[in-house]
Amino acid sequence: MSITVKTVPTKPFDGQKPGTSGLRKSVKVYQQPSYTENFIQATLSAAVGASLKGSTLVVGGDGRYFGKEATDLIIKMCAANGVSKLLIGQNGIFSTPAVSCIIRKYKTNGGIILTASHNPGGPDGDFGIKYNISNGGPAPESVTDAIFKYTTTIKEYLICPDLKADISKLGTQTFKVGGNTFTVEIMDPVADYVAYMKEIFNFSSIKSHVSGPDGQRLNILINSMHGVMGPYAKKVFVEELGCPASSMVNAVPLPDFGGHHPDPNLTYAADLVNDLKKGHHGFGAAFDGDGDRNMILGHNAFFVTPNDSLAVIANNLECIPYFQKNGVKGYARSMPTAGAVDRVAKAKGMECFEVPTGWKFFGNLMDAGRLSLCGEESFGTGSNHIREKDGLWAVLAWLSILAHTKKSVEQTLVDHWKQYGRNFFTRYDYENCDSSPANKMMSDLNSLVADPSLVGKVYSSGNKSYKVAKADNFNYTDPIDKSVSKNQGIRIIFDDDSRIIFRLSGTGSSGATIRLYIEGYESDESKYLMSAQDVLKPLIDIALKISHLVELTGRTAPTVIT
Ligand code: VG1
Ligand code: CO
Repeated sequence: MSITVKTVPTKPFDGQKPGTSGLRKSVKVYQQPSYTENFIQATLSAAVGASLKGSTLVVGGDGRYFGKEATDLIIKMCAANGVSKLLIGQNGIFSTPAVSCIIRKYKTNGGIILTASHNPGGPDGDFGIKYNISNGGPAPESVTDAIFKYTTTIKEYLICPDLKADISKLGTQTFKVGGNTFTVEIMDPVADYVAYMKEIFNFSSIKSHVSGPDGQRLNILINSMHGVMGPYAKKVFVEELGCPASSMVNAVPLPDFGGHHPDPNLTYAADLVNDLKKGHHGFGAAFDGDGDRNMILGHNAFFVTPNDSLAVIANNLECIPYFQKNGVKGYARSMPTAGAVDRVAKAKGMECFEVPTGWKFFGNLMDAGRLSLCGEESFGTGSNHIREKDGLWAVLAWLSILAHTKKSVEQTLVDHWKQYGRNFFTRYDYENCDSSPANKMMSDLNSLVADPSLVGKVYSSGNKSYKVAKADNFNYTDPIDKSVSKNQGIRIIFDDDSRIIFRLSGTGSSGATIRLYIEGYESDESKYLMSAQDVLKPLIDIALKISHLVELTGRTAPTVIT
């Protein structure tokens, strides 16, 4: 019997504009009548667009609250819109990197990811819907703009209210819809992704390093923060690499992440930091809710900044089989990310790109064969093996390097700094500020950097002085498709390569989050082990003075310091 397609009249909502990484809103917003339906219809019509009829899409998310309801809605609406097949993770679960892997492996038209990444979950938390294109990467701005435009004029959506698929049951289910066959394939969320990791890395080398005899083995601790990564981590580290089950912490995915921010930084992953401080482990890592971010710690919680993590991996890619086979074609980082990787690129004679914040900006370079490894200061690292950042990949890359060099994490960093110098970095986040003072601060800064007389000006704090070499609001022209992205962040660059950067977050769900990024380069070996906060204090003071941040926002301290 054929299932009925229903056309439901609807009206546009305000503000369904995807941000840095999909449409991220509180669950309450998504639960408004027809809000989610509108956004799904806009995604199908505007993003999948002309290829919608007969298309195959991947659907999965990080298991957060509202994920199952949204998956069910997507199934019913895809059926009604003529999609031919959906590949869905069992119970609606796929990590973000796994979705990217599945889109590429099965050459689907795209995929829909249900996550708000590192934002808290639960009935009072956040939810998000993100569309990835056929290369496996986040939709570029041209596509997200088209989705937004569609939501402003939408008049109806299509749905099969009576279609019932069981997303808990592995295997294929078929339905007759309007004379066509609609197939839902429920997949093991872990299998294809883990198989791919085994192709990329030398598991037996890593295994002998992390599960060798007592006293010789590197003890690792993996904290999945009750996000989607628990099952992936167990499969890889316990089943494949022979680590004890006790090396897995918070490995059961929960719809509210146990009430925490599933954000792997020094503040929200304090559990991992405290565990590592006990000194029993030589390596620790945490992932965010959807598994694309990672934080790396060494013995006694020695912190590896994501900037340095990227540079160290860049410096050692040759010990990873994937790069032995495919070669290394260039590096990239997001603009606020410190320039440690640039130094490695220069030494190796490799291209190095600086793109705006957000993984979507790396995709074209990878597709064009000019980029192999990239990262962001926000705990994102990845390669051209897929088109998303990939937390577990980064951990396996680190373990490959440690297995190869037999060095500790700290020694690896110290040796790296001895070779290249150290790019000190810190990020201050002022979360949930009132929007209007935050916007005023940004527009004042915009006027400041637009004034050519800023160049040459000297700012001082304590006994340090810095002369402005360049200042602007970062504009980016994609080297491949020549698309232009304007005003991606205020940069004040000094003549010793230090930088002060301001931008507003594009992933927050309420108010404004100001991000202040500070970078200072040091080539004096005696200073390499100093704290970033101490080294960068004068620049932080100057940034606060220039921006009037405290006066405008009333915030005397950031909510998160990295
Ligand atoms: C933040 C990070 C950015 C990252 C984005 C998505 O964006 O700064 O580097 O790409 O989150 O990461 P924003 O606009 O809030 O600064 V995830 O793990 O949410 O997909
Ligand atoms: Co994420």
